[in-house]
Amino acid sequence: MTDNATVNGPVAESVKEIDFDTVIVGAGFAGLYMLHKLRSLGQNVHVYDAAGGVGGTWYWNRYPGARCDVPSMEYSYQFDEDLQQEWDWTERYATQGDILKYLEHVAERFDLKRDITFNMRVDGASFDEETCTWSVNTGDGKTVRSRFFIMATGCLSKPHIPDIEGLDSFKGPVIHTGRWPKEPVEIEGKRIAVIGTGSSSIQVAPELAKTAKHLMLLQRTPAYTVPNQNRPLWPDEKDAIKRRYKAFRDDAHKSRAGILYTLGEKSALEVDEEELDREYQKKWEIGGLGFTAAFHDIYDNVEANKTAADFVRKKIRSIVRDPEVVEKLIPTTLIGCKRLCVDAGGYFEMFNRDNVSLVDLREEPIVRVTPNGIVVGERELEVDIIVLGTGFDAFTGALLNVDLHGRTGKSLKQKWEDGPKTYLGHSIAGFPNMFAITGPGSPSALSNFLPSIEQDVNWIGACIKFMQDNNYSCIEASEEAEDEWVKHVQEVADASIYPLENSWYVGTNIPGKPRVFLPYIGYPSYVERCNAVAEDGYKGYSLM
Ligand code: N01
Repeated sequence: MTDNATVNGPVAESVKEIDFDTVIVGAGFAGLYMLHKLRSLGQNVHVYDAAGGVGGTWYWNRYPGARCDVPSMEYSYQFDEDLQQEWDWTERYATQGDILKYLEHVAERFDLKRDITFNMRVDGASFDEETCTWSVNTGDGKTVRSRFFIMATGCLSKPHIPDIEGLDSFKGPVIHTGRWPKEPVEIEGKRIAVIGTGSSSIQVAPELAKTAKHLMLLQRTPAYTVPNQNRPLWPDEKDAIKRRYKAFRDDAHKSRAGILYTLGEKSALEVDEEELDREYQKKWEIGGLGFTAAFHDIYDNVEANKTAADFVRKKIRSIVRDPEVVEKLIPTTLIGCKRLCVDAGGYFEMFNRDNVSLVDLREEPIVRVTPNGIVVGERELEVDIIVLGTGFDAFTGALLNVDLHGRTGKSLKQKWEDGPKTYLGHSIAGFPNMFAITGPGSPSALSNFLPSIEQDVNWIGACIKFMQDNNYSCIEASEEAEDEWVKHVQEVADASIYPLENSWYVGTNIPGKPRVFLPYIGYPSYVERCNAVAEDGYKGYSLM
């Protein structure tokens, strides 16, 4: 690494061709706030996004029924008091459409779009050690150069399309939930197959079933889902939160997930059957992800976890009428170790409809897709539309989708062959001046994404300001710091029961992906550790 550069000083002379101080990939929640933050430091910033507008995950996941599983008053920015005061959420859980409207408003309010190029993929980027800059290759064959390079590409943005023989031969539409078309899809009177039982399928299937001629849910692993108990927000409850919005947010920051819920003080193992039922029922009626907060040890102890799982299993039995179907729907895994699904109160109820059937892929695996449908076991299911609710190559997919080369020319793909390694979830040894917002090793998907994004953006912004103020041009995480962080992330995970199940948290949903626990558990301790690194003069980094 050369030592001839400073952000504001002589380096500007030596790098005449620099186009931007920073290039950001992605115009979702993370990219938009990062742009705003860096502008406030006087930087010339440009954002690229392959989508036709702002929104990131909320741009692409426009399937019917898409709704956030974090309450709207919390799933919103908090960096600007006026913004959070003026925006008016109407429902407890916001729809995809409402979230997109909110992000459009944010883009407008802070005049962000003038620095964003839409419909433009970033194909690759490489770091040049001589000039301490990034060369970024865009989909139009051009290369732009910047001092900093920030991947704000999201954690769940590369759709997983399963390798099913004949999928291309299907004569009707094959739609991944994460790429739902903007134009309306004709559902009425159609025979539809939905593959998967994750959060996406659980939301989309009941909506489609309302008008489809027939809906077949192709299930490989039965899922747990709890109702969100969504309702309009009452004006006085909104006002009460807005009057103390900062304190409300601060309270949320203290929880493991950065979301406001009341964590039970007792262990699920110290109470009798009656109290278990009473506490779970209370949480069930409140709705949402807080269900597993009924007792404090649901994610720490297998036996405690089983009590929550048993409660949901009882609920499924009480809702679904067909005894054969109900047995197939009963999950056998631990609850929540694969992200707990949250539905609009209609998933299990859907199986009581005459136009819905369940196909258990454990008994009848998918053999191939034909022009007319899907062969499972020994029969062909004739359908008009195939919906893939088959999830995402989470955490690493979007980062590895861009051909990134670091200081030594080594690619990120090579570096991460055995699993991702980061320092603090956002920095990578060998990739100076590059940050990945909510990357692997950060709380990201095991937290409310919003405060996690804001934490990373604020940290990165402060780091860049520190570099400006002290005439540094280059920052790089050391391999030792990175190794220690990776070890720490695994140790924290191993103290919980999360890694015991297969899911996208450990990468097992993608064939061939190394099994590594990907998120960091514990928003408050993440914030504390990141802030300590900054206060300690960016310990674990080399600055030049
Ligand atoms: O994906 P998933 P998702 N043949 O990976 C099945 C967030 N999100 O898009 O379990 C047959 O959870 C797979 O089966 P199995 C949220 O964090 C949030 O639903 O591997 N089936 C599984 O059932 C969520 O957790 C919201 O056996 C195949 C399903 O597809 C995350 O996104 C809404 C298969 C994939 O489930 C991902 O959720 C939506 C195959 N070849 C999403 N391959 C909210 O805010 C995969 N499957 C509410």
